[in-house]
Amino acid sequence: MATTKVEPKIATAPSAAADKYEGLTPHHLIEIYRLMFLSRRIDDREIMLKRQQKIFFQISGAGHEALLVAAGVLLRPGYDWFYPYYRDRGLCLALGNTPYEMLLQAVGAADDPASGGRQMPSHWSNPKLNIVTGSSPTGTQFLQAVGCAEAGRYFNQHPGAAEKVDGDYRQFKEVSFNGDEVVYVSAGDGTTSQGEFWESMNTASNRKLPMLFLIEDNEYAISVPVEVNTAGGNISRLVAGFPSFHFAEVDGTDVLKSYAALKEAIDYVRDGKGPALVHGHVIRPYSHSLSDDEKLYRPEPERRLETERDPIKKFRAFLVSEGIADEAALHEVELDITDEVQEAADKAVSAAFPKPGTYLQYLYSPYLDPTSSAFETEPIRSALPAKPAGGEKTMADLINACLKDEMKRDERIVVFGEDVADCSREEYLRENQVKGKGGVFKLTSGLQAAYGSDRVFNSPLAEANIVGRATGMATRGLKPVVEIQFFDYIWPAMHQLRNELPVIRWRSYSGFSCPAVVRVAIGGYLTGGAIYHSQCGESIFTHTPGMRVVFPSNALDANGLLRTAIRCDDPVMFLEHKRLYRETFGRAQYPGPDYMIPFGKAKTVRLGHDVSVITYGALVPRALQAAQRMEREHNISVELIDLRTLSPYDWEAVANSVSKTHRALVAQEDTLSWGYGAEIAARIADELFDNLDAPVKRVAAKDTFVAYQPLVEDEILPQANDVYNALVELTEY
Ligand SMILES: Cc1ncc(C[n+]2csc(CCOP(=O)(O)OP(=O)(O)O)c2C)c(N)n1
Ligand SMILES: [Mg+2]
Repeated sequence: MATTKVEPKIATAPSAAADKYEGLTPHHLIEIYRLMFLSRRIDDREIMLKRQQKIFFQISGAGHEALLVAAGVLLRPGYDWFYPYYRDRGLCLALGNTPYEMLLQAVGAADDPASGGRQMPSHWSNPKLNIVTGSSPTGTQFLQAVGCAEAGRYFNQHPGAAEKVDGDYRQFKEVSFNGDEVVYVSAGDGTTSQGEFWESMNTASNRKLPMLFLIEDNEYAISVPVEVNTAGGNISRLVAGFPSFHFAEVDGTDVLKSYAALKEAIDYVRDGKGPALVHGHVIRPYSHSLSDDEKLYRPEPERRLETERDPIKKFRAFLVSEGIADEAALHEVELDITDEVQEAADKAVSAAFPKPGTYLQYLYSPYLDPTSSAFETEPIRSALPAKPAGGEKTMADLINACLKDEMKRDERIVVFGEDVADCSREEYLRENQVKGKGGVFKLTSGLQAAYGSDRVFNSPLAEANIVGRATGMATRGLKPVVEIQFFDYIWPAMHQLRNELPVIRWRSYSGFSCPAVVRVAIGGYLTGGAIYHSQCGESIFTHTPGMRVVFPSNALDANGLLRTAIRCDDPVMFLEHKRLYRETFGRAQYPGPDYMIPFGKAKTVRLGHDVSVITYGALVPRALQAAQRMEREHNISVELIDLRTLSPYDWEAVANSVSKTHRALVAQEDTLSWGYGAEIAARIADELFDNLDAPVKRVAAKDTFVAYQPLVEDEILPQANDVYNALVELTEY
């Protein structure tokens, strides 16, 4: 239980009270009242500050206090892990967050410990207390909490993996874990409509994870009533079939009932029996937020009835009627809290704002720079086979080799995704009944056999599940290297990839980080790949701050860049072109277990002086063919730059080349308009205009989908011939 600032006067302290009140002493009960009242007072103060335009947003925990304070006093700050949502002020206060800290966030102060003035109020974050930074999208917390619970279990089973190791991301990631830890995650009734809620219940149940789900049912999601969100109007009935769960439904405005239900649930989870879900019925007396007026959709009688269930009013009356505290004692508690909140608010409103020019801080790791020479190593000669002729490996081989090497070196690496395991029914493998799959493209082949089923396993067929869990695991210090089977199916994970994984460090002011690697099979030229097995779309992720995006064109680069991705301290999207996996182009010998290429360093594939082609991925071999033909047929010397990493990218290499050749062609496989090449072309036009002898040209796919019929596919995707024609036009300008 958090320590009290004020010692309230307890009018009566019956000795048998503890048994009567679920084991809570009068002192405990008054402490709970104090926290509930404090929570409401902060909300009231914020509402005042918002009206005075000293803060810019307010969302309250009003009506949820009994349930949340009960959870907060039962759970262990800095020991258990917390993924709360915005109504959880009472929980966070009980865990040890101070009113001043909360009000610093409300004003957007530089010293706001949760986000450095970057997030709205009630977006809790406190690394010391294990309160993991939350966001505004409803429901993204669930799968991250699943990953967090899995990480805790993993470290308990592999304690050696938690050790600090210098020289990679592990140097900067404190890991802590406890055998009986609980991962708390909460949300409102409306949010249970999100698919990620169901995905998380599925995995929590299947893996019997030590998780407490708290659903705070105030019967509304802004103006939408619960029966519209939830079939039959009651989430408890819908989830009842999930195996291994402990379920409880409780009046969340009643302190003792909430406390009892939560205690039983937490004991169940802590005992390792599986996850629990507590469904608390609460009220929402202050509308959805200060931007909402519930009178527009809730009639007066409904609102009046709700007021009668106000948990603070009810608990106060209970304390008095039970003789636990008298009016005077409670009044004194309330006055003290009012003073405390006033004092905190006065201090917060005069706090300094973030300094101009600091907005880029913590977009990426401040500790480890993947563009630095620390990530530059030579291929090891001794690693080369004696007979070079037999040593040429495909991109698929060398990605697989890198994963094998890194998993050996770093026990924190776990690999999961759809079909990535050799065989989920591992007895088939053990008994040599099957050979094993290891990915639809076989990139993860043999990893499960080598490192075990707790390090390499199949996920459910759900992309948000993959990325959300990876985010939670990486937050705890694991290094998930997950696979999205086809770029075409990345979209269910979009929320996690856009709003979570790359944002966590920035929005928590580096309080948390999640340097996971997401490998994605991408691209077309498959002869029949059609719409849903040919997509590119890298610019969507290069357009996402906080994400590193890598797109190798050959085996050696794929090996060296994947190793950098795994060892670095930032989230990385690693794009692997399916057509290049087993291409003859770009095969290489195994470079040894420590070969790394820094991010942001392009490769000059071919030196030239008449025109520059800037490209990456599958356009590299196609542009190379075009360049060779230009040489043959026109005696034009083409310089070919393979960017290799798209974010960050090597502007210096582009600028140097274009300044030399004075002509630039940017080539990409993705559709032309609003694509990655548009950014490069715009920057060349902007910064190198004086060096140009011709307009910047682009080659790309037609602005449509990729068709199944191979002749139409060829017409849509950019071919070597298209690059050649563009080069002719450009050099004739
Ligand atoms: C993905 C997403 N969609 C919409 C919103 C806008 N929004 C914020 S809160 C909210 C309602 C949430 O209702 P509920 O889960 O019942 O929680 P409550 O606010 O009632 O406690 C909505 C629609 C959002 N933040 N995120
Ligand atoms: Mg609600």
